[in-house]
Amino acid sequence: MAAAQVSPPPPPPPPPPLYLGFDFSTQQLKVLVIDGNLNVLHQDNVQFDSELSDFRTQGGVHIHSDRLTVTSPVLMWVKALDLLLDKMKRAGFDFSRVRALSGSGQQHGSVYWKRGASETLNQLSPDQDLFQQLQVCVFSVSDSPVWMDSSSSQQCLDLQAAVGGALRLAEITGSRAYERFTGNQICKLRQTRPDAYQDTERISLVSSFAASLFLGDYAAIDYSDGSGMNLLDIRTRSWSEVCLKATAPHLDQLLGAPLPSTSVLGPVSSYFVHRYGFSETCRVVAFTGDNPASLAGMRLQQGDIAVSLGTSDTVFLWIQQPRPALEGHVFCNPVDWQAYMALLCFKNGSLTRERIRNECAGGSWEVFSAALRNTPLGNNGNIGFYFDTMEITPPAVGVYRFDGDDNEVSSLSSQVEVRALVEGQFLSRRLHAESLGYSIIPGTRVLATGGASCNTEILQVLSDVFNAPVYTIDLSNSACLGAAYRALHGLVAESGVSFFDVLKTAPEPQLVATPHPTAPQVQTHTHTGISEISQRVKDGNRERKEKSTD
Ligand code: XUL
Repeated sequence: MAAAQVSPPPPPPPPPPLYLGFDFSTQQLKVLVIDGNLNVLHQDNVQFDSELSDFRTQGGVHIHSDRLTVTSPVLMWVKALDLLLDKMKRAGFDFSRVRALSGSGQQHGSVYWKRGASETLNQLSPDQDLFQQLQVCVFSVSDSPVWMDSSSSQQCLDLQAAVGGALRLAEITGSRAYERFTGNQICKLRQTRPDAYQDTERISLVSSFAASLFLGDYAAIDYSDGSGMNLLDIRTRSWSEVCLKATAPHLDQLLGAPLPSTSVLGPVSSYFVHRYGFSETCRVVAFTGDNPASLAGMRLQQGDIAVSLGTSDTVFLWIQQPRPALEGHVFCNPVDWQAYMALLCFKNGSLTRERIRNECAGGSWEVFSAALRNTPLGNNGNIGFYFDTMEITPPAVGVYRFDGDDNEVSSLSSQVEVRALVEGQFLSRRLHAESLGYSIIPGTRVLATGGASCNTEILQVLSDVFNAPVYTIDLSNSACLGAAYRALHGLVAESGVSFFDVLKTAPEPQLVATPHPTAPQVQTHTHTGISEISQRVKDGNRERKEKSTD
């Protein structure tokens, strides 16, 4: 009897696809892997100072002898990518499962590709690592200026003068002129190193430079990171003629056209297919700045505000209608091209809270928290602004205390002073956010992160001041996570699927405080008062500055 024919078992289903997010930050290169269900499956990193010690960086940078110029070796970033991918390969990571990748980079830093570099980039051989192939004749400037650089003050003044003032520049580009912003760095390079500048065929941001490595071709600058250059018109999302003209002739040719942050730039280059086993269908989604990527990683939505309570306090905002100002930055939004985001940096954060804790609460967070519990919301009108070091937002220094009648006073009782500090800090965060166009809407959430976000009394004040619930969130990997989320979203963005539809199942932040019912009344009163007081603080500082320069 003939044996019954047994059909072979069906082939196993292909393993589920993966999405990679890279973060080229100041001190390290990180990678994070998610699957389609948003589970984080793998993370790894390369620390620049310790793992690439040949480059002799401290904190990932070189601080030059003028103390103002701060750069990072561009080849260190290249070598870090070799090392990171080799680590993943050794750990058995299956690159063929990666359907899309994206990334972020420290904002504002710039990379200068030498004439002819695009050919090298197009023809990388899988037999050698990137560092071996890019180390000669590929970069016209080996030391890339980074965000910590503050050596371009003159170029900032010139740019503002050329466009009609600081506020006009902010209205066009989202920020007044800042030394670290790329346009001013490019202008300085053109003036101080004309040969290197002449030899440049393309200028990338750190983010678009990293994307170019994966693409094997020059990657476009995305709208969101492009907003940190003092060159992009944030409303038309094209290079601003007047800013380009004031910075360098024909600069648009060196920058290439900017693209939406959700764009698919193309497939990963054949170098990665042959060297690491990436699939030819793996897509590279535009890379963006680390702050925009963090906004994506937090899944910040319209009305939300994220407050990072660290050494300095950083505030991220989702903004629908921007009103750029002299303080803070407005960037194009990385996940919704019709929206904006803003970034505010407050230098006097945790260190000031610690000083007041030491002086008014005997060095104990317990006693500090008890002071907040024992004093009423609104602090009977007592308020303080504590700028122990020169503040960024607003540019002011000194300590200013006001009593319930808005009179400046030299001291407050210990418990009152604790509340005066915390309410003063958060009211100032809110005030500056609102002056950039932020508005609290029904459903607004405050997402708190950083060291002080484990203190429930501080978070209660935050909730009362914003009259919104406060949630805590871990931000340590938010840029990388945001990059992986953006890789996933990039594949469907063009067909109109929103970022939030793709990320519905992502873990939710945890609710930790809800506003007290009387918060709105207290705030209306304090809010009006604080605007006036804060103006007085600014005026006082200006007068003092003028006197000292007389
Ligand atoms: C933002 C800024 C920094 C860098 C840090 O304007 O300069 O946050 O992006 O990586």
